Amino acid sequence: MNFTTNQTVKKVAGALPVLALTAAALVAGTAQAADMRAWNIHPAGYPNSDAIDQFAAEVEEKTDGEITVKAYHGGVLGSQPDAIEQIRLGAIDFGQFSLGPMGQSIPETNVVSLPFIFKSIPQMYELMDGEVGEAIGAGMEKKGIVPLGWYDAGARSFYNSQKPINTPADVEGLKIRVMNNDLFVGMVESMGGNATPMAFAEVYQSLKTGVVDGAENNPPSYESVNHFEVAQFYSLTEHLIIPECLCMSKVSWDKLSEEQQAILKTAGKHSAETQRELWKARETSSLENVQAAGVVVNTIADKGPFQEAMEPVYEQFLEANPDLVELVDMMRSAD
Ligand code: BDP
Repeated sequence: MNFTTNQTVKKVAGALPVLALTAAALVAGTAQAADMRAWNIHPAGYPNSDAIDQFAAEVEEKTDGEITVKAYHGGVLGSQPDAIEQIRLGAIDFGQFSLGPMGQSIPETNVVSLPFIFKSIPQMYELMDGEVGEAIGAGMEKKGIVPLGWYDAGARSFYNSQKPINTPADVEGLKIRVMNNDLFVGMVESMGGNATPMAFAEVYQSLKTGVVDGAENNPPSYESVNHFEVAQFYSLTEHLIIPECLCMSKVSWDKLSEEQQAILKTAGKHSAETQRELWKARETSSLENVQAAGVVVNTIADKGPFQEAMEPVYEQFLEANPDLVELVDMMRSAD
């Protein structure tokens, strides 16, 4: 054995007790320093992005730098459906997700993707901050995702390049992009439209080239990724109120001490408070900006016909998910 090897052996031997201690600490959930990554689809400056940045800063400060969170805005860590799976596996630590695409793997989250399930944004807050949010959160935890805060995403409305939509019949024959979830396919088909599930990043080009005629989203997202440039009719159907979450991989969560977990929960709550405030202002300014850019916005006097047309979405969903009937009933009968 030469000198170098000898040194190496000594070093390795010296490191072993440290490694053993680290493993023991992990099992016990004792505090560990960690650099973590957060997935986000929105660009910097979007309310959700600012709220994540605030979360990252608070976590780093309150844990004395034991945990650092680097937020990757603009979807650079991949598409949302992929990121949801990555979080479940622990390959990414945090994500700021719409509950829409989560429905494919977490049935409980689908209750908020039923058209017109919430009667208003204040009602959505009330239910998400209470029993409904708890039931959805429990479903998410079972699938490896821990919610830390519920964000607002307003209401989604249809927009397209052809004409204003005033009645469900106006959707007939239109090719509409939807988020990745069978419920949204059924929703568009219930009005005779052709639904195409597609990643958010691909929608601009698809609208531009006519692969789809339209899509549906809230005003801030319609504005932030420039869909308003290529689909100039925005019709306020407000058919979906889908909250979003700031959430964490359970794999990463389980490695933290109780004290660190408490810090993250509090920072998540603060982050949601900030996001909700920023959201309100952004919704108004986005709608103003797109109108100033020439978008034709129309309101829908009576949304009843849309609600009736979309009723089959409920029937199919409840038939396939009998264990969620009670939760859906609770939501539909809430004031
Ligand atoms: C936005 C959501 C985002 C979705 C996007 C979409 O905030 O999470 O990816 O809609 O339509 O409103 O894909």
